[in-house]
Amino acid sequence: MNALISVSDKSGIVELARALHDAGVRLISTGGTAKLLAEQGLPVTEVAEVTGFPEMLDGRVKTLHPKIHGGLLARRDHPDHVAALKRHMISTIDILVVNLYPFESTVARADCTLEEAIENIDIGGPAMVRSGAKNWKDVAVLTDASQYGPVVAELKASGQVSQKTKFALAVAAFNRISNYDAAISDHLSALQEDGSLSPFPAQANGRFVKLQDLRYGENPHQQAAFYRDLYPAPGSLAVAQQLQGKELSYNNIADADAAWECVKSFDTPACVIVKHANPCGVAIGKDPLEAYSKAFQTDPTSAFGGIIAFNRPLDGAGAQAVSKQFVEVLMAPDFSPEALQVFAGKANVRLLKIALPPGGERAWDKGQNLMDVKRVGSGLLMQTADNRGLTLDELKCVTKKKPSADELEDLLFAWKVAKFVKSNAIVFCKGGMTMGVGAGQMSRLDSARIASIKAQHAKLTLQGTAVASDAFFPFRDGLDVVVDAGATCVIQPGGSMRDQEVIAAADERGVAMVFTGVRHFRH
Ligand code: 93A
Repeated sequence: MNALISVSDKSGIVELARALHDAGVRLISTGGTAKLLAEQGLPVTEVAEVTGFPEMLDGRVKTLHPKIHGGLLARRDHPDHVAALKRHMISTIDILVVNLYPFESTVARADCTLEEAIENIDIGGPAMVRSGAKNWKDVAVLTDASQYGPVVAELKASGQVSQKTKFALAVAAFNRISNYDAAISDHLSALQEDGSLSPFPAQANGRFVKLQDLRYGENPHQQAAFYRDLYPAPGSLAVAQQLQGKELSYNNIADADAAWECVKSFDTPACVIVKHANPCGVAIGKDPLEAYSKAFQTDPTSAFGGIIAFNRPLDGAGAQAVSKQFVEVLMAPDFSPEALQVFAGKANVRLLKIALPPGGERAWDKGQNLMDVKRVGSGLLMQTADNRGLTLDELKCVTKKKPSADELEDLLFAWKVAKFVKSNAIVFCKGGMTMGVGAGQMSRLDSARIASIKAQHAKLTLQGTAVASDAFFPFRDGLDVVVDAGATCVIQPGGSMRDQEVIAAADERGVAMVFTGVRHFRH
């Protein structure tokens, strides 16, 4: 019997080789392995001697030779195969012991270069493992040190390795090769040719890690789990710490993400209340209490059972105010001991603590955000997150009337909120709070009508409000609805074929209008 031993990880290999030798097996090895065995006083034939070729190209070609693969692949029960071996003077290889170049541990090192990764892709090893495992009836293929002991024991007891064992070894061998190839594919898929990370990996598998199984999905008959990115962005929902409360549900997580992303976008103390993925109240204030009180006023009916997020640590006074309403999830960068005390008696309320991203509240603006992923059919749509901010000097006033300083502030506030409202989005604001939010309608006109109906329900007046539209008004009718409702200034991207018609309407109605040149669809 012949055994070919070729291993990178040499632990346990001398003991195995000695046991094989003692059982009368002839040893064949590649350079490094042969050297070690010879040093230990074991008789070993080098692969180069078997092939008649030296190992070459820095070891890239060692065992890739018919004398090796013929010996592994020939069927011993097949007369033509046996004759071919004889004709070409090829000896059978009956036991193959291989472990591969350490690709996985090499690329796990933070400083691993693309060149190092490439050099650690084993070609000859997997080729031999596949050859031997394909011919499993005649070849015992050992790919893991844990297999050495049992195989040696079997060999000693019966003078051979059973079919059952050889099949199990072959399956393990193919599993190993499959995992090895997956590691190579995952690593390289995430890179570009200069070794830098690719923003859109060629493959998206292996990039998500399961955080928790969820009780159910969007509906009780759906199963669900929550995964996070392999490398989660600081300040994102995936790194939140749940301080108390019931287990988060699928819808809680989706809504909490919407609330957190929105509240994070404000520099001053802010509060966002989300229901069904849309903000139903957003406000800024001198402290969490004031921001919450204003946000709640926008739509007290919808705020019931909402998800509430703050971008400042929640203090006792803010917590007291929030505790008067039914709240599903409460999020903040921190909670004061008094705030924790307020909710200690409300065991069901889920408290999530998330640090704001380092580099200030606006770090999200600088591209730290995660990739957006949406499932479509059996595909994925991926895009960079919509983290486009807006500066004052990007605004273009297109009407005769210019917005006042206060109006400008309200316009920018409304614009920020509109970005987080499902399209079509119409958002009325005044004094740093939302006064009416129209979300997710198939027509912009209906979003505008709904926003003003909501304001009526909340007994708020839209007189003198600023209004934002996430995309342009295609006709003047939308503008007329918001002005009829009481808006005195408008912010919108512009860029419609009928911009002139809409600008003329704004002038006719005596309102100020600014264009952003940026659109914020959110579907
Ligand atoms: O560079 S390779 O892909 N080319 C080969 O022909 C080859 N044959 C075996 N790598 C090859 N090997 C690998 O060498 C084995 O899989 C094993 O990991 C390693 C053992 O080399 P040495 O015995 O010289 O330490």
